[in-house]
Amino acid sequence: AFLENVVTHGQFLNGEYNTGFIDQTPELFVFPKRKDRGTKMLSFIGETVINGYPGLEKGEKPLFETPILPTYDSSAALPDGTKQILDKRGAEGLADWIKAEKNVLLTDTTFRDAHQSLLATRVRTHDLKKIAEPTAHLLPELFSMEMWGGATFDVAMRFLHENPWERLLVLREKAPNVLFQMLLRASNGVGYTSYPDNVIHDFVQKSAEAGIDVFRIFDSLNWVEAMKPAIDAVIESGKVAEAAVCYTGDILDKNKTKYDLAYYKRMAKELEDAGAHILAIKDMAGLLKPEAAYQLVSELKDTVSIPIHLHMHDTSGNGVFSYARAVDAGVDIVDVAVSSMAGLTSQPSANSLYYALAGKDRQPKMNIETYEKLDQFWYETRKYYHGFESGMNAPHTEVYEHEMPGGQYSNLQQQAKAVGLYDKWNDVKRMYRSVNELFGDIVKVTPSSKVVGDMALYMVQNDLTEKTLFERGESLDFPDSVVEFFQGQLGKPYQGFPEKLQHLILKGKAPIEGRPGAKLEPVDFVQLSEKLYEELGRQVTSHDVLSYALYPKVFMEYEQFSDRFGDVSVLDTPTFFYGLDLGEEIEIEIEKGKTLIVKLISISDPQLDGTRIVYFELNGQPREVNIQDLD
Ligand code: 3PY
Ligand code: ZN
Repeated sequence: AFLENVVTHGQFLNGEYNTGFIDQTPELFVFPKRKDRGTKMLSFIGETVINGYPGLEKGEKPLFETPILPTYDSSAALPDGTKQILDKRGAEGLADWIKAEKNVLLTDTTFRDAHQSLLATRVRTHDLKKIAEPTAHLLPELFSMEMWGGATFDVAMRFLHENPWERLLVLREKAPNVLFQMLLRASNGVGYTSYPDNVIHDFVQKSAEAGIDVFRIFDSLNWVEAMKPAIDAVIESGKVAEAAVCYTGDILDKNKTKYDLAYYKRMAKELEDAGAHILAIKDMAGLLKPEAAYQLVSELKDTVSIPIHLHMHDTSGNGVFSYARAVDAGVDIVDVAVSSMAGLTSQPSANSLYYALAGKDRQPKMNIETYEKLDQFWYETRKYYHGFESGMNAPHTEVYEHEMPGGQYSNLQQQAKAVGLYDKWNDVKRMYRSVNELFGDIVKVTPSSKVVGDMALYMVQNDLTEKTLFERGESLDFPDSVVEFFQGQLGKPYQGFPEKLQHLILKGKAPIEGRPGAKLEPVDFVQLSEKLYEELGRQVTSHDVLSYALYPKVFMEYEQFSDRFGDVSVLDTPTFFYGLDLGEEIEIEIEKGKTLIVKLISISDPQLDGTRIVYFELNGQPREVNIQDLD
C-alpha cells in the first residue's frame, strides 16, 4: 500500500507486470523537475575544498594510485553461483546443498563488516560498484557476499550522503550469481533501538525484494523471543533465515559459568525450532579460542541438523587458527575478507585461511590467484579511507579481557576523544570490563555494547568506581542509553538485570514487561508516505518510507543535503573526501553518457561576510560558487 517508484515496486520486481502496469500505476511516472546538477556539484566540491570533509584532517589532497581492476573475460557468461541454487531449490534446498558440500564454504565480508570494522563503515558505493562485477566473475564459488546491514545503512545516509537501497540495487545488478547477505539486528533492524514489529516485517520484505538472500539475524542480548518476528518475516519472504548465537565469555574457562556449552546448545536448538535455515555463531569480538571453536562447533553439530556458519573477528590474531579447528569440527561456512581488508578488528584473511588449510581435505575451493588480484584492488582502495583507520596495527590480545566487539573499538575510541578522555583510553577499556561485570555479564554487541561503552565513559568521566557509584548513585543522571537499557527497551538479558543497580538507575521508573517491539505502536505506512510526500514535495518510494521509519532525522538530513548538493555518490572517492587541487580537472559521470568536466581554477581571499569565491571551469565555461569559510 505504499507509494512506490517503478524499480522498487513489488509487482515490477516480481515480474508481475504487463503493458497495463503504466496505466494502473500512473503515480510511478511522475518525475521531479530537472535541477541544475552542475551548480550543486560545484557547491559540494567547493565546500570540501574550503572546509574539508567532517572527521578528516584538512590538508593537501594526498596522491593516490588508481586501484587496478582485475582482468577477466567479461564477454564470457557469468558463472552460476549459490544464488541460482537458492532460486531453484529454495531455502531448505540450499541448506541441503550446503550440508552436502565437503569443502568449507566462504562468505566474503569485504563489502560490509570488513570496512565497518577497519574503516568506520566509510567505503562508498562508488568503489564497491567498480569491483562488484569482477568479484562476481572471479569468485562464483563463494557461499555469499555480506554487503548490507549492520552500520552500513546509517552511515550511507549520515556520512556518505548516499541511498543505502540504491547500493543494494546497483550491486545486485552487477553480481546476480552469488548470494547477498545482510546483518539484521532483529527488533533493532539496522538501528540502535527497538522498532515496532511491522517496521521489521516490512523492512525484511523490501530488503528481500531488493536483493537480499541471506539474513543473519541476531539479538544483542541473545534473547530468542526478540528474534522470532524477524525470523518469521524472512521465512515468509522465501529467503534464508540465518539465526545467530552471539558468542561471549570463554567456554574453556571453568570459572565462567554463565555462558557455558549448555547455554549455547540450548539457544541453538531454540533457533532451529524457530525455523532457522542456518545457524550462525557470531563471535563479534573474536573471543573464540581455537580449542573453544573445536568444542563449540562439535557440540553444536550434534545438537542441530541445520548447517553452521561461523563469524569471527581477528582482533587477537588467532582467527585463522580458530577457523582451522572449526573446520576440523565440521563447520560448514566461515566468514573471511580479502587479505588487504582482513585481520585485526576485521575478519580473518581468506587468502591466509586458504594456505592454512593446504593439505587438508576441507580446504576451501577458491581460486587463490583471483583472490590475490582482488587483494591488489582493495590494497589501493583502502588508502582512500586512510583517515578512518583506527590506529590498531598489531594483534590485540587484550580483547579477551575487555570483550569489545571489533566494530566498537575504534568507535568508542572516537567517543572517548570527543569527550576529552583520549589520554584515559586504557582506563576506559578497563572500565568497559568492570561495567560488563556490574551489568551482570551481558552479551555485548550492537546495541547492548554501546550501552556498556556509554556507561564506561560516564564512569571514567565522573571518576566513579563500583563503590562510589552506589554511594553517589541517587544524585547521578545516567546516560539515556543506560536508563533505557535498564527499562528493558533492548529486551531482557539472560538471567535478568542486577536488581540493585536497576533500582539505582531507574529511580522509581517502572521497567517494561515483555518484548518492546510488540508494545510499540505499529507505523502507519500510508499516513507516513503521505506526510513525506507533503514534506519532500516529491513522489516517495517504499524505500524512502522505511528509511524514514528507521532513521527519521538522518533520513531528513540526507534529503536536505541531496536537495542542496545533488547526488554526490557519483564523485570519485578522493574528490569526495578531499576536494580538488588548484588546476586539477576531473570528469564526473552524473548519469550514463552524461559527464561533467570540472576544473578548480582559483580561490579568493575571505570576503567581509566570511565567504570565499571558488572559481571553477565547468565543461570549459567559467563558473563560481560562494562558500562560507568555517575556519
Ligand atoms: C553490527 O551490528 O553492526 C555488528 O557488526 C555487530 O557485530
Ligand atoms: Zn562482525
